[in-house]
Amino acid sequence: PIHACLFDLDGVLVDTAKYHYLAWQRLAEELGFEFTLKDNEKLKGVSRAASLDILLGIGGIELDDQRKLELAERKNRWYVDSISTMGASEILPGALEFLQACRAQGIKVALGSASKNAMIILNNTGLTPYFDAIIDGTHTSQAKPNPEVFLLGAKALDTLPDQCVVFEDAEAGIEAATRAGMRSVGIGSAQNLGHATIVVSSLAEMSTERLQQL
Ligand code: B16
Ligand code: MG
Repeated sequence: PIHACLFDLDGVLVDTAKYHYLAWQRLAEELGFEFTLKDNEKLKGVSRAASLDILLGIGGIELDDQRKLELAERKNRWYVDSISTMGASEILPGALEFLQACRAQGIKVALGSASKNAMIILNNTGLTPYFDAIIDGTHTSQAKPNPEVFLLGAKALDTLPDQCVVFEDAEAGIEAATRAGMRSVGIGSAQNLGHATIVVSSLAEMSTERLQQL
C-alpha cells in the first residue's frame, strides 16, 4: 500500500507559474528581448539560477556570475511581491480536497518543491498545516531531475520510496520521482509527462482509492 504522498508546489497545488512568467518576462524586456509563454515552459520545475541561464540563452546574452546573481535577485523581488498577496483562492482545483482525504486515511503528506519561496506560498494560502514534512529549495543542493528532494521527503516521513507517490507537473520532476524509485502522478498533459505512472489533468481527478491502485 501507499503510505505517503509527496507534492510538488508550483503547478500542482498552486498556480504560481504565471507569476514566475511575469517576472522573467519583465527581466527579458529590460534586457531587450522577447520571452514567450512557450519559452516559459522550459523553466518549469527548474531552479532559479538554471532558469536565468535558459532565459539568457534565449536572448543570446552572456554575463558574468556577479551580474547573473543581481538579475536573479531582481527577478525574485518582483516574484515575491506578486506572491505576497496570494490567498486560498489560488489553490488549484481538487488540491485541498485530496490533501484532506489523504490525511483522513492516515497517508503521510510532504512537500517536495524546488522553490526557495515555498513557505511564503504555503503560509499565504493556508496550506502549511496539511504537511507532515516540508522539503523545499532551501533544503536541497541538487535540482530535479536529481531525486534528492523526494528522497529527503521520504526520509522525513520515515517511509520507503516504493511506498511513496509523487505528484508533479514538470518532466524533470517525474524523472526525479522515477530515479528515487517512486511511482508518480503527472498533473497536466500526457504529451510531456508520458513517463509518469498515470497522468491526470488536475488533482480533482484523484481519490485515495485511485491512489492505492497505482
Ligand atoms: P524560486 P516547484 C519551482 O517550483 C518552479 O516550478 C520553477 O519555475 C522555479 O524556478 C523554481 O521552483 C524555483 O523557485 O525562484 O521561488 O526559488 O514546481 O518545484 O514547486
Ligand atoms: Mg512544479
